[in-house]
Amino acid sequence: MNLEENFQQKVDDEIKIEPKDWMPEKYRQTLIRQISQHAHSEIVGMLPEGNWITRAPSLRRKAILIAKVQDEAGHGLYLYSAAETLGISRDEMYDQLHTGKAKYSSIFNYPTLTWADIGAIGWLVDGAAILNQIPLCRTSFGPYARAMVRVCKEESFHQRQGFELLLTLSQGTEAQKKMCQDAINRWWWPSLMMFGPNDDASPHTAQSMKWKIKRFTNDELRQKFIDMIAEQVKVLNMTLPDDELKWNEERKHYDFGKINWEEFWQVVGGNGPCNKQRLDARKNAWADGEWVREAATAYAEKKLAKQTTNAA
Ligand code: BYC
Repeated sequence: MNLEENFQQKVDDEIKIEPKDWMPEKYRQTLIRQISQHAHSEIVGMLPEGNWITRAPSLRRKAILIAKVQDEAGHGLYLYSAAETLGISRDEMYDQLHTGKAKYSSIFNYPTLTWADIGAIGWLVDGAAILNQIPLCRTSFGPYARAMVRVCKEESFHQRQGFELLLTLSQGTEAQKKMCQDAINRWWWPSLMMFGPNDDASPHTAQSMKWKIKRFTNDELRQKFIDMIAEQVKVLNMTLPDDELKWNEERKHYDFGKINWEEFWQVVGGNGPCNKQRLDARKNAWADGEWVREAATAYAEKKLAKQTTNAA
């Protein structure tokens, strides 16, 4: 067996690939791409929700939202660490984000216009994220799989807080009910796009399935999500903005309407409603942190010089 066959055999046998194991260069590159884009999504994902921390309607809601946004920062850090084990530095990854070379999830290029959007993000966006991420706990690369276990535990709290927030609004005044429905209407279609292009238009799915980086295809996960949400929305007494959404007894799945892929590719290509704002926020945060990095490096260098002198 050559190195590549041996590698595939391990993957087939469900043996995790670890950083020091031999791996095909394309496997390494695919993982760097996916894990770093995932990390960037967590960090950029803090922005639309962070927007509402100062305006949360009660202390309880504010504490929950702060905790959630802080969790997303943590997720980003576990993921950057997992990607670093593949031989890329954190600075390189940041640079790829800031120069537009690396993507982050399309969903975070939409604005959060009302408080109900915080609920819709928790329920729909984190709901979609969980469905996509639970199978990643079994992904073939060890550090990514282990990072995802903790991420998923926290994401399930996120989804529940979003649903509970919307449930409260859905039982409130007419204005609150209207705000709840409006948020669902705006976030529904972009949430479906989070799963990525249809399988026949997805360049990476087939290979990633073979390497067991992905365990389900984009379309399989999207369908699971639709089946789940189409039931949960009934508890909220709200509707999803899709006239074609209907249970199909033969398929045992919900049928659904056409996704606007033109919009998806526009957003992915940098032309969504908030792309510029999101990237500017990240670039400014990086520039504003320069003095901290300089001070930390100067301190570390001084400490090292002292240790070297003492050792001599
Ligand atoms: N947005 O061949 P495909 C979260 C790109 S949740 C932007 O299917 P792949 C959070 C794709 O990168 C969100 N770009 O690719 C939740 C590729 O372009 P490149 C993050 C997208 O990788 C709540 C091209 O389209 N989750 O963080 O096999 C609060 C072709 O696609 C999108 C993850 O990242 C998109 N929606 O499958 C806070 C999960 N979809 O790279 C935070 C891990 C596709 O060739 N990632 N593209 O230039 C994955 O599971 C997979 O990477 C995807 C895409 C399913 C997203």
